[in-house]
Amino acid sequence: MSEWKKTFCPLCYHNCGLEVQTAGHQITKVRPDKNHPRTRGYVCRKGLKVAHYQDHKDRLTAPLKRSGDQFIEISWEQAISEIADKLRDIIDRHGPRALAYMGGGGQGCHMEAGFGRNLLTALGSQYHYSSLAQELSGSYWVNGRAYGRQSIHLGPDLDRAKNFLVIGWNGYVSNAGVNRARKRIDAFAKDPEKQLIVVDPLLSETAKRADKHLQLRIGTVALFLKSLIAIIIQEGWENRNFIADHCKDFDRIVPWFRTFDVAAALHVCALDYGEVKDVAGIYATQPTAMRTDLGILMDRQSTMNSYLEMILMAICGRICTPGGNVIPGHLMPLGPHTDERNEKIWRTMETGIPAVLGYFPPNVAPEEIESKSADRLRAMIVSGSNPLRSYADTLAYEKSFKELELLVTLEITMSETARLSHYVLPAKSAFEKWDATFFNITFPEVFFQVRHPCCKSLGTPLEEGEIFTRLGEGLGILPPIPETLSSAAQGNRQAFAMELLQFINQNKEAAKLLPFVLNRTLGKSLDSAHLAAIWGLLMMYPRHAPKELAAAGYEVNPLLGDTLFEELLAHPEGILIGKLDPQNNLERLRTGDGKIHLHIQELEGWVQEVQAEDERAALENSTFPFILIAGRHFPFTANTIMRDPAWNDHKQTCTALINKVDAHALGLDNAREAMITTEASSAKFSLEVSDIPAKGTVIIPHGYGLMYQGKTYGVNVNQLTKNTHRDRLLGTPLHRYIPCRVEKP
Ligand SMILES: Nc1nc2c(c(=O)[nH]1)N[C@H]1C(S)=C(S)[C@@H](COP(=O)(O)OP(=O)(O)OC[C@H]3O[C@@H](n4cnc5c(=O)[nH]c(N)nc54)[C@H](O)[C@@H]3O)O[C@H]1N2
Ligand SMILES: Nc1nc2c(c(=O)[nH]1)N[C@H]1C(S)=C(S)[C@@H](COP(=O)(O)OP(=O)(O)OC[C@H]3O[C@@H](n4cnc5c(=O)[nH]c(N)nc54)[C@H](O)[C@@H]3O)O[C@H]1N2
Ligand code: SF4
Ligand SMILES: [Mo]
Repeated sequence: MSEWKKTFCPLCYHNCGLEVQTAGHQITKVRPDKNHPRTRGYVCRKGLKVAHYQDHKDRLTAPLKRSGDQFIEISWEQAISEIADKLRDIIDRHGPRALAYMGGGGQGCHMEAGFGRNLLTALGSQYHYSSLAQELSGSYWVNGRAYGRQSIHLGPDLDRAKNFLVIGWNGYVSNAGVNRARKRIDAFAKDPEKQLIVVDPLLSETAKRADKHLQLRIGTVALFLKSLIAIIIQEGWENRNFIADHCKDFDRIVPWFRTFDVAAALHVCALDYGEVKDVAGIYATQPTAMRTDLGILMDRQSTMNSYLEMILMAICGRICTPGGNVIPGHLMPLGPHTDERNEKIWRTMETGIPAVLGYFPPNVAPEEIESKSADRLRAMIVSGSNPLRSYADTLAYEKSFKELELLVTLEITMSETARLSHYVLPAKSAFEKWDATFFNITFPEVFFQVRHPCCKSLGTPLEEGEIFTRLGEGLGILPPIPETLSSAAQGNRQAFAMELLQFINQNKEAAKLLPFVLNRTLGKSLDSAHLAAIWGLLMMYPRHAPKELAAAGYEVNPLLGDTLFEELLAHPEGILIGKLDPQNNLERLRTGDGKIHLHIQELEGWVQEVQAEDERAALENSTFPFILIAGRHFPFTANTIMRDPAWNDHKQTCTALINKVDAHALGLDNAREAMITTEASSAKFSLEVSDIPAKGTVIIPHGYGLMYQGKTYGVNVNQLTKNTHRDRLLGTPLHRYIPCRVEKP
């Protein structure tokens, strides 16, 4: 019998532990890993279907170069040298602002981004466009202002919470950001002592389980959050001790809420005053953990919603306190702190949007490419992402990508973006290479897992780290590696660590290219760029987290990183790498004064704009009377990662969902199809009557319109989304609120 190998799922950022059996390049059996230290046997249907990710007929096997409408196979040497020459030429002619890197690691393979980002910055550009900036920019930006670092992202402390308040999150299906989400939701729903409170305009799978479901009108989250805060302040329920000890500028924000007309606001939200007041009372007085997600991040007032969420938590003393929301630990943050008040931080040229956590929003990329500015975007390297299906307004993307002088895509399959590229470079899949992710969704424990290769590759794909290293060499930017360092890498790793330290201390430029140096030294003996970079990260970790390591039982010394590395090789299911002090979570705040900064100048005007009458008027739209929820996640969708329709047993799963009352009013009761029209375009969809959508809303899943073996399956929802329909401050798409029309075809 074939042996079970431990690994983890790359299909969403829950990254469940799996066990697989393999044969050659295929996965033949999958089961949840019951002994996985974090997920303990938790899995969803997608993970059990992961064999379809690993093996299908459109996997890439060799570097490809566009020739007219065709692709021809070329050697790695030719691909690297031609791409490097073209990149060099573009940068020489137009400067580094002409270059962008898009994507970066996706749901399951983050090592690629370390190398891709390093190549980008080494070439002098900061333009990293990422999927994180089409959901979380507003929230990360608020984190930066309120807590001192954009990477300080709070999570619900469910172990110690009495209640669970959910706003715009459907964890029962998405599993997003809460470890073992379904189990946690059920635990709150079933325990008579606890409450699950869900605020969602739709009857989501999570809302169906709630003790209380506040079914607000879609697009009114800001009014709702402002009402909650106003009730708490007007009733005097705020936590005065917490505010006095841990918050700054409470007095400056109070006037925004003191006289706010809550009754009028809740009328627009279509909510009952008494019910909302009950929820405000519960949140203010009982340890209640909160989880929000795309329902508020991609709603009409994205950044504003995140701001109000922070204020609500802070004034009730639910930040870094037991049973509230806490700051988890990590091996490394998901990105650097890029406060735009620092003049070294770039903005986009045409649209003027700053990097947040190092990331630029994909919504503005088409305008940046088509800009008339001399240093417009001209070259793009895409990896681990499929902009031509994933990002808003794929019609605008298609048009603008054709204007690029160079488009290179690193992929495992012939994606829609690969099809438009000048060069397509085959990467090893999640199961063929060493890799890891840096999502941190547990508290107080900090776990880390390295995915060991378990399948053979077909053809000549490489780890992305190796591809980026070769590009760096082709561009002539890698530092010369001294013979002493190369030979040290062949011997004892601890001695190599000393040698490396000496080398980078003497050579500051080389320090900036550390992943490449590691690959060309240790990477040779380990036979993996990614594994060498993981070793480098682990070696740095004890300096950042000595207390957490000690609390997890490790003896902290400068070479502890190497011991952790050995442990990770011996334990493919992952290990505990730290334990935070759950009683002193406030010490993780990073503002200069250690307080939570409540007043954010840039948002003052916007908060005051959120008033009942103006919002009611803004929700009216006679041209587009329906609201499209563009891209809700379903059990049968996995972003654009799963391509072969066999993974859903060839069932037709791409339908537009509408409720019974609307279907009847539109004369569509027995219709099989409907035409949906937005500001961007029109498309025909199979229609399905469902109890999930609210009256006046229609839901289309994300991740369809994918081509497999020359045939397109389902309809791409992003042809209906306009890239200019975005957050006014940071460019996040407003995919959960797209005015539309629903008609007979
Ligand atoms: N099955 C599956 N799971 C996934 C993914 C997948 O593709 N498939 N993708 C993963 C990824 S990348 C992400 S980012 C996460 C996202 O995870 P979620 O954010 O949980 O996913 P959504 O399906 O967008 O659910 C958001 C909820 O917000 C609600 N909502 C919509 N509009 C509003 C509004 O105006 N106000 C309020 N209060 N609520 C609103 C919706 O009804 C829905 O219940 O899911 C991850 N998990
Ligand atoms: N309208 C609408 N659009 C949305 C959303 C929505 O709610 N509505 N949700 C959005 C969200 S939350 C997200 S996170 C994004 C995700 O969008 P993307 O960033 O595009 O991510 P994925 O769809 O997960 O995967 C992209 C590609 O990575 C490739 N890939 C898989 N494994 C590897 C690998 O090991 N190496 C490399 N180099 N490539 C690999 C896959 O083949 C796939 O083509 O989409 C979003 N798009
Ligand atoms: S897709 Fe399912 S199995 Fe895979 S990580 Fe997410 S929740 Fe786990
Ligand atoms: Mo996402």
